[in-house]
Amino acid sequence: MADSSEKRELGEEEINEFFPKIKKSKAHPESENGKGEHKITENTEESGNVLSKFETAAVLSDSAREKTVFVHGKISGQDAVVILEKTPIQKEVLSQIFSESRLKLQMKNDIYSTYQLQAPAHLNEIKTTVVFPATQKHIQKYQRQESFLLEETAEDYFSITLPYIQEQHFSVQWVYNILEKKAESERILFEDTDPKTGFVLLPDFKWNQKQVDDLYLIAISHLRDIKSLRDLTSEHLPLLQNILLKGQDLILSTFGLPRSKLRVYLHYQPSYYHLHVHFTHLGFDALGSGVERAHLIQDVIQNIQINPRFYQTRTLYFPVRADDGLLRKYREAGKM
Ligand code: M7G
Repeated sequence: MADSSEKRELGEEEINEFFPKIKKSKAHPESENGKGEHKITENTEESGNVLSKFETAAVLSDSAREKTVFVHGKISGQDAVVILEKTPIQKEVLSQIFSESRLKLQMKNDIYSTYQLQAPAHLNEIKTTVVFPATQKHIQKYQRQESFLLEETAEDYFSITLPYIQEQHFSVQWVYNILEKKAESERILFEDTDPKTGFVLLPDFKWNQKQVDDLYLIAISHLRDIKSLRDLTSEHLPLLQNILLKGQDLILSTFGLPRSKLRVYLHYQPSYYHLHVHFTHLGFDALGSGVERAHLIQDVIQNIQINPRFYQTRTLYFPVRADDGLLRKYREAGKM
């Protein structure tokens, strides 16, 4: 069931050229707030500049508020998407910023003055995500678009949504690579290997792991046959409860965040149809944490406890973008 617009997989040599393996990960000094060891890891290895060959085609979207830009372009003739994001200022480096930067005065008026502060390069990083080779679906995913809320009855799911996602979805190869320790193995924070209730917990690639304020982890189940919320029944309660409890415990002991500070949820629709659970800091307005897409795992558990077939029978609502093929299918079926 590969994405129909999927490009060929990269060979090992190309992967090594563009994404040299990152081996080392280094723990930061323990935090001093006494709430637990804040294990924030950082890769120390330099990677070759995969982006030196990047030719910009178009800005897909940008946000001055989020300080992000999503760019479509080509690397060696193949489509790529690059996401650049200015990261939050870490409190730990404030004194370095003040003492080691150059200040250029912009204006001064009475007690007010503004400056351009040029921080040393290592304090001025831009978090960069590269999707290469990118499919047409990736380019669509990051393009700014109008959204519409779809209403999906149980019948619609089986007659419209399911056939669509079976033929049109993102590859979950990256998920299997994590489960099989072929990628990101050094980033795994916790694993329960039970084939039915087990999972792997690791940082979401949206999180730069420099500060817990925007903590973002994902738990990926070892079970491979659960596509989304729609497949969950009472049979999966032990799995969901296990992910919730062990995920909360790990985050408390590692990052000092109690469960009262966590938003733990599943997306419907997800982008990747393999069961995974998002753990984000409650104070962080993570993209996709709105009520139209995020389902709190605690609610999911209770709904299934009340009705084991809750997610096979309920109408569910979710947003789709204007160019989403699923929206077209709903329109063709006269549902929009
Ligand atoms: P989703 O609900 O399927 O889709 O969540 P979304 O991307 O529209 O939210 C998948 C989650 O996995 C997202 O939070 C992604 O940021 C994260 N993610 C995606 N990829 C391709 C990777 C990856 O390669 N590594 C890691 N660690 N996280 C990823």
